[in-house]
Amino acid sequence: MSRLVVISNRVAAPSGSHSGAQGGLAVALQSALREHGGLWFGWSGEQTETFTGALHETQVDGVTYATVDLEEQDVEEYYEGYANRTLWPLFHYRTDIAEYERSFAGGYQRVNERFARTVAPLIRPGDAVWIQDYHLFPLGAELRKLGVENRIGFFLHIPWPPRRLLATLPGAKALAETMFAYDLVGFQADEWLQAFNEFALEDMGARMEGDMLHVGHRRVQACVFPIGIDAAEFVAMTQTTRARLTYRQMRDSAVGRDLIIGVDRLDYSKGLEERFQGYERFLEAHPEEQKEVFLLQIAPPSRGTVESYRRIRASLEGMAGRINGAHADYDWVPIRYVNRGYPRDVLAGMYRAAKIGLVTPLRDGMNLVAKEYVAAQNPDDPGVLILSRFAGAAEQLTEAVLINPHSADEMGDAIYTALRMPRDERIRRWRALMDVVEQKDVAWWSRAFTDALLTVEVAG
Ligand code: GDG
Repeated sequence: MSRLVVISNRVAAPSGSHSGAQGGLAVALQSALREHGGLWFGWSGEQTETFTGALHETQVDGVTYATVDLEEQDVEEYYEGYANRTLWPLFHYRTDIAEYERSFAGGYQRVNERFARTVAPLIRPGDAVWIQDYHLFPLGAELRKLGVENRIGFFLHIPWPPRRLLATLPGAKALAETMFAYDLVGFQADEWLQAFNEFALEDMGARMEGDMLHVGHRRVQACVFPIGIDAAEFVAMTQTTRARLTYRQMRDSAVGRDLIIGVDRLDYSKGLEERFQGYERFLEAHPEEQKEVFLLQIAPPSRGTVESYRRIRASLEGMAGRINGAHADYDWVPIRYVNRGYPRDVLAGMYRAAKIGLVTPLRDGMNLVAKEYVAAQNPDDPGVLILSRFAGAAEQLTEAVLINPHSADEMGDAIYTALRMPRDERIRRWRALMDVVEQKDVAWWSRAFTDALLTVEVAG
């Protein structure tokens, strides 16, 4: 059986067993690696003055974890620059804040070359290589230049933008061409796959034969593999002591009011400003509901060195303060806005205590919070998921209350409807959602991708 080589920007800490402290993605990739035996390679998170390429290696359960330090300039140009200030905003439709800096593009290319040169000697004949996400688009092409002929797959965790948006990126075609170094590319949702196909067909002169896209001598199979969560683990987590305690504390502190919950990395793609506006619209349209509900928004800060993230943070603090100032009373605050993270079992208890899960990204590759909220519900009295149509998850979670997050009216109405939804309808919708979350879990996702990679027809 082939070994698996996973390459991503960062590598999860090695863990011998299934650990609740880790995200589902890390757990899924580790279990795929344990199954196949293999290697996980990426950046250590450490910075040095000059790049040495020296490997830090550890072995746990037959899996090798190999990381490499990056130079300070690499981190600035590749990670904070091209990945997070150019590609992330552009791929989330924010051309207004995407920064097109030559030095960023240069640093991105340099780090991908450095990754390729460092990892290539570790790849053995017969290994299947699986590259993760937008930090590493050109890595496959760089590996091919070094003579790596193995099966190489790529999975994109974020959206692929519409072709006219992508066209605004200097070097867009060259970036898209690097996708043809892969044998298999995976997207979260059909919308992103279609956008990729359109760019390839319209802007790169690709042709489609069967389910393969051809450009020149290269061909690639592009498919949808919606990522999931470890649903069984999440359900079990709601029964832990800490989750139960959190659940009780939430209920007690709610004093009979209905809790609406939002949980997001503090990121402008998550639609937090629009969420606060929609919630305020609900309060204004239904004054009788004031004091009957409150919104708990958990938003741990991320990417704090990037200016646009500092801006969104300041803006949300201002909005929460203004809305609370306008509507609060001595015994009620409409928004509890919390800028810190919590352990996963605590989150599970909070989700379960919430009557509504409010997930309103303006664009999101998938969105795992929506799936976690569903998995955490009490089957006899589940809450209602309100979900943005612009999350990849909306293609699968069609029994959620789907909304346009740009419309405060629509969001306000959805909150009102959800609070009044009869129990039998809540159960019916939840059951349909839970079927998807359980069947298409993260183990299904990693198996579907690796199976496809091992069986895709390769050229030559
Ligand atoms: C990218 C794509 C895609 C959040 N707050 C806390 C916490 N979280 C956890 C959530 C969830 C994860 O972070 C966030 O995942 P999302 O999928 O919602 O969003 P991104 O971080 O943007 O992820 C996304 C994903 O990759 C996977 O492919 O779905 O579209 O953008 O698991 O629970 N976890 C803990 N404390 C917190 O306070 N422990």
